[in-house]
Amino acid sequence: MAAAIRNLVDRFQNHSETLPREPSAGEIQELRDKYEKSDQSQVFAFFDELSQTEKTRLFHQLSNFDPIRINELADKALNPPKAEETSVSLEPLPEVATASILDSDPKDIQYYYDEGLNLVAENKVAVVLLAGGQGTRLGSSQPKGCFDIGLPSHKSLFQIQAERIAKLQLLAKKKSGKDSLIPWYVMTSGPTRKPTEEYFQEHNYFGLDKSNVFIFEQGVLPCISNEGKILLESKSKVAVAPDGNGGIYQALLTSGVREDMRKRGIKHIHAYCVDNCLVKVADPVFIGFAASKKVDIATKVVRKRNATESVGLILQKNGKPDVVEYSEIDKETAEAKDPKNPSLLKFRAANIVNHYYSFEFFDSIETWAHKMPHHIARKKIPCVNTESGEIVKPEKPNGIKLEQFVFDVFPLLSLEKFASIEVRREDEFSPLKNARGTGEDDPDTSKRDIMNQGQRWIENAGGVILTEADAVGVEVSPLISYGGEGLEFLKGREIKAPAIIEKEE
Ligand code: UD2
Repeated sequence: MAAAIRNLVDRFQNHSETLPREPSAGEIQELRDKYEKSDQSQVFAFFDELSQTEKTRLFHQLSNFDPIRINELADKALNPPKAEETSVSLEPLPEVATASILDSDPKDIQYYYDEGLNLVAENKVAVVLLAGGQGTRLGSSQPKGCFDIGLPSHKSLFQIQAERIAKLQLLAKKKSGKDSLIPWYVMTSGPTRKPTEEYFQEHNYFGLDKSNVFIFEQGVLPCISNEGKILLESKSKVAVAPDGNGGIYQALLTSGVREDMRKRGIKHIHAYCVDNCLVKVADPVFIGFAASKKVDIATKVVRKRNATESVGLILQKNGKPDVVEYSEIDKETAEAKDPKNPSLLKFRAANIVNHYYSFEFFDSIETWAHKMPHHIARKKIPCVNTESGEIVKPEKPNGIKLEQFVFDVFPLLSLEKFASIEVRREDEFSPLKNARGTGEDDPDTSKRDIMNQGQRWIENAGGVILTEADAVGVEVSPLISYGGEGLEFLKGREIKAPAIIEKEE
């Protein structure tokens, strides 16, 4: 009787999410045998004492994982091949795979821009936003895209990016006379999905047509103990974590996003990092550059600030394009100087999570997504001691989270099908990584960089900005200008900083 009442209470408490189908005794036994065979039976340690609802939820959660594959990943992560066993030759990318906006002929840049805007006008361009990160360093409980960096308009990162899409659609329409749509695929993770969806709904998709905004979720992987055991978060739940921004590829399949792209006739995709307030969403120059080079992947890079900046490095490893992440680079490589110019770092092409993909490349995901490597992050993971049943809140890292990196697909390509293009940091990269007051990559540096950019745009258009002490900068709404164009109406005007331009008058 007590169990029946507990079941009833439990159903009531858990009514918020739909309860998946109740498994049969045979299915449960089959799953237990599978985990038993993989020496991961500890996940069933408390199964018999759980309520029916808890049993059903745990059964479905465990059915989503393959314990054999988890053991393989855990073994590779915990017992990596010795460094000397893997000979690695690292070199900067060769000329054939690199370009630079900084020293490109303005005619070429105009050509790429026109090409890219035509592709937008033909509805061939889509945008994928990587927004599954949990922004722990920033210290905000909200998804990073919701963050208000303190602009005069108080627009969030999501809103700024949405308005850049809206403006680009208008620019394409002006050029081609046709209504152009840029579908926006927003990848979230377990923790960011609901708050992101609610935020978009509350803000009415920032004026975009919601039938072109597609919020989907990346996968999760179990957290693993230092001994290779799957950890339980509670007696009825496996401890899990998002599978990294490299989870995008599998998620494009499982969410139906790739099929939606195919249905829409998408040929070119821009994928970018949510926390970069300067990001040129679906940048026509980038799309036009990559499309004209006929590459499968292109990536934007900026000059690395210094040897210790927390950015991946785009380079060639054993003759293939690759990225060495900041968390995995050795000091010697990070500090190596360019032999031709010792005042420069040898490896200075900093990854900014700003990638182009051909749709054709996305059509090959099934052939390689399951082979992508997993990186490990050693973490303090709250879990249940499966012997005593007590909750453990570890003081030091007691396990690992496995994650895939979005750029780990680069080595699949020959250098001919890959391109990197260097862009100006002040125009294209100002990441929001740290809490206010850090002084670098924080809300104040994001706000500063947007305001300074707006001031440069207006001065280039012949406007005069009156500044006083630290009252500098002008916020130019993306709905007025996508990349500094269309500001002629401000020629000869005096504007007292700080200011905001959100009307064409
Ligand atoms: C990322 C890059 C690093 C450098 C730096 C620049 C990777 C793996 N590393 O490092 O090379 O370019 O940014 O700012 O790209 N995300 C997800 N799901 C996840 C984890 C992250 O969608 O499970 C998203 C996250 O929302 C963000 C982007 O991926 O948009 C980068 O994530 P991050 O900010 O945690 O990466 P970071 O700064 O360690």
